[in-house]
Amino acid sequence: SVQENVLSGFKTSSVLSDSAREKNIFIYGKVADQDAVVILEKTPIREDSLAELFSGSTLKLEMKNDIYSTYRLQAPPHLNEIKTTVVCPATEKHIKKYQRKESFLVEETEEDYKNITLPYIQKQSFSVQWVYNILEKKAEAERIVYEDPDPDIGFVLLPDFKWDQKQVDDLYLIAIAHQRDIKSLRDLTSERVPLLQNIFQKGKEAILQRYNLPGSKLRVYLHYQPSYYHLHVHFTKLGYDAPGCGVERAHLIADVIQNLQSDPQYYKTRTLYFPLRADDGLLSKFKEAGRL
Ligand code: M7G
Repeated sequence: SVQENVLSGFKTSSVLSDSAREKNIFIYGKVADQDAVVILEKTPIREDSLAELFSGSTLKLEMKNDIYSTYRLQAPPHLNEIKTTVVCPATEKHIKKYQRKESFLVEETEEDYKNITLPYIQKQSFSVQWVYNILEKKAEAERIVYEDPDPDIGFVLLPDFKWDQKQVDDLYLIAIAHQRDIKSLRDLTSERVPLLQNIFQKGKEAILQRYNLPGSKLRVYLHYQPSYYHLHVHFTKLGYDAPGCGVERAHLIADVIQNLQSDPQYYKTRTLYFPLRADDGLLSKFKEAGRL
């Protein structure tokens, strides 16, 4: 649906990061008097739009030399859209999240989690209101791909907001557990194996049904540290390097299940490794504690 243009009053303060290769730009600025982050991203060219692109566009010649020529193609507006994400009002933490910064690998023991990480995330983490809105059908209800309503092992599967659903090449869905008391990997014990198996199994089935993509084409994983401390599982297409998905943060759900099966306390007791950005408050806490 067409919305009033919230961006017409947007005033750019700074560019947080941009990439010519990824064709995106992350901007910090103000809408009215509120801090906002705006993400602009050119969308992939779809094979099924080629016929229309070739017949319905105008071509402007830039140069011609022997067998070589380059053009600027002016596509019809609906084939030339920019995916736009707005976070408003944005917190300090959102602004940092999208800023390009150096990162450092942290080694978090069981004690570090209790003494450093847990107290920090209890005070400083992003609100999970958007997650509750999804679980309570107050937002994105029409986008739900699959739901298992069981309070213990149930979940909601829906497109991640990074995915515009126009092509399966960059498929990205998230499964959000109905259980509200699991913050992250660290809270998982063997008791949660049925929940994880259910998400893994039924999530794959739903994606096969809806997008005709089999489990052998999926990367299914959890992040540690996550940005949002409510248990959720990422489903992306194998071979698509989703932005923000470094190897250090990703834990394949199949491995997580096996690790819990062989040791019920695996994720409570293990030392876990993850990268933190130079300006992350949690990194300062690790430094203060002499753990870095
Ligand atoms: P994460 O591992 O906690 O953090 O994943 P990350 O963003 O650092 O990877 C949370 C996932 O939820 C990310 O893939 C986000 O793109 C996605 N996400 C975040 N928000 C605020 C929303 C939202 O409002 N709707 C949907 N559908 N997805 C979101």
